[in-house]
Amino acid sequence: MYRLLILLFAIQTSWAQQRPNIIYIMSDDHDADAISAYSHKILQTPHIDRLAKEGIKFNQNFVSNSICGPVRATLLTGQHSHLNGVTDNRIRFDSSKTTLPLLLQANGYQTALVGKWHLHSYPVGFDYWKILPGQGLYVNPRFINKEGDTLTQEGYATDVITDEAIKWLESRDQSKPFSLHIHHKAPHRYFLAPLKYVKQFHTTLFEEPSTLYANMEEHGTAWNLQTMSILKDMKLCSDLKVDPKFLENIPGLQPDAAEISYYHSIMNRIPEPERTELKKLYESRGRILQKQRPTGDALLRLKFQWYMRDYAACVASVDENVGRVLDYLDRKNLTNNTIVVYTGDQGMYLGENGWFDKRWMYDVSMQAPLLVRWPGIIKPGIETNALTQTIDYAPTLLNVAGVAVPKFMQGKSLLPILEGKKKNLKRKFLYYHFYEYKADHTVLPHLGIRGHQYKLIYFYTVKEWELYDLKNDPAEQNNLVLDPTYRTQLDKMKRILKRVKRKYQDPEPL
Ligand code: SGN
Ligand code: CA
Repeated sequence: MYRLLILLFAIQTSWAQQRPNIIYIMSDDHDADAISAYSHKILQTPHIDRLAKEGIKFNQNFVSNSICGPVRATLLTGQHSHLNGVTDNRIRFDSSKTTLPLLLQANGYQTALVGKWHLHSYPVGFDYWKILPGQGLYVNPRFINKEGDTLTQEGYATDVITDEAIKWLESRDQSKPFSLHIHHKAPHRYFLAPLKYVKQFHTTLFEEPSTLYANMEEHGTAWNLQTMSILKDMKLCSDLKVDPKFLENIPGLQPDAAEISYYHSIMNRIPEPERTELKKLYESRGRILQKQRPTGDALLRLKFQWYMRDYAACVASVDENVGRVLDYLDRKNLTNNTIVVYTGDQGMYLGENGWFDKRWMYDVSMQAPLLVRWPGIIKPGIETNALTQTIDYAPTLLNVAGVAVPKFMQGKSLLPILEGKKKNLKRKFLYYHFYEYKADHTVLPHLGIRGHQYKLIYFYTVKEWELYDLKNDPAEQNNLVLDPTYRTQLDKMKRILKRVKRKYQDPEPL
């Protein structure tokens, strides 16, 4: 009997050792353009790039509803929003659903989650969790833990989340494989970075996107209704840290009471002496506004640069902390048996069309970075152009862990691509549906399909169609819907949309 037990234990242990550990790192609003493995436009991210160098880079990875809560619910369920129920940020996730972590846990994985959750209900399927309430705070963030306690932890959110994740790794049950989710708050607005990174980017001049000064009137109803313009909607005080005292006498730029109080509450959380130093750096912004009194394009030019500086500074800290996790794996000899995934919850407008935020089905916000490293399985430095989507994450990770993928999941396992056995998936079109209206940034609901070359979008509340040729117009500026040369293509895309919508069981009438 005793021998049998030992044998069973040995089998279990070697099985545990064979199944890889999983580290899933997801930051908030981290656009692929702000990862140097994808683009050198904005900043260098050597640690995140290490995953691309040692693993695979997905060039055509997309979300299905470009906003936080819905993407997180899709990650958990492998389903589009209409089936998992979280169609927008205001909806509570039904935690009784069968999810990726629950299935991993039931199959012998030790599961943990640290950081942003944003699904209103408490997490289920994690042996350990520590989440930020709502959007969370950058400085001295509050956490809710599994015991239901709310705790404030000193430090900067990205550092603290990483500290907590590493602490959990240290204390975990080493006889089981683990699956750890690290969900950063950064680089979400209101952007706030550690002093050293604010200093680093303080005078950087970023390249302006060619569409920064785009004219909305040349486009459809949705473009004209949105409130995500850097010029008109990005806040000088809360977003860009201009001290309200500099704006008191500038007509048109005076902040309202809410803005002033936001600014002070953000700044007052920063401990001294950093607060004073940071305020000193940001003083130059207020002085420029006082002196130049810019309006229109001149103001937009300044706001764009300040936005990019603060955003890049937040990302630099995410990169540093990804490095800390990778170093930890190296030090503990865990690198070889751990699959590491890095992604963002969606893309982010970094000045394209003059915008910030996300939501749209246009590639800027529909695309999400996806880098995966798994030594020995994924060949180092490879790339794929397969059309992949958030619905694929759960099936892939279950497959990687040797757990059967339930039928209700709508995505496909990407394991054959990771292993280099396949270059592409059979899928030719991705489905997309954005719902959240009327809410922040007033983007009209829309749905559509994206193929390798063409994209069809339908803004159904105003009955407006858009068709883009992504090969010839990657910035999606020329709506071809009225172009007679594209008539046949448009009809074809409408037929495919119906088919894809039916396949994914979206009940929205067309
Ligand atoms: C907040 C932001 C919005 C952002 C949403 C959703 N406003 O409301 O700019 O679109 O979150 O972001 S803020 O004034 O509070 O910063 S998401 O990434 O969580 O979906
Ligand atoms: Ca987000």
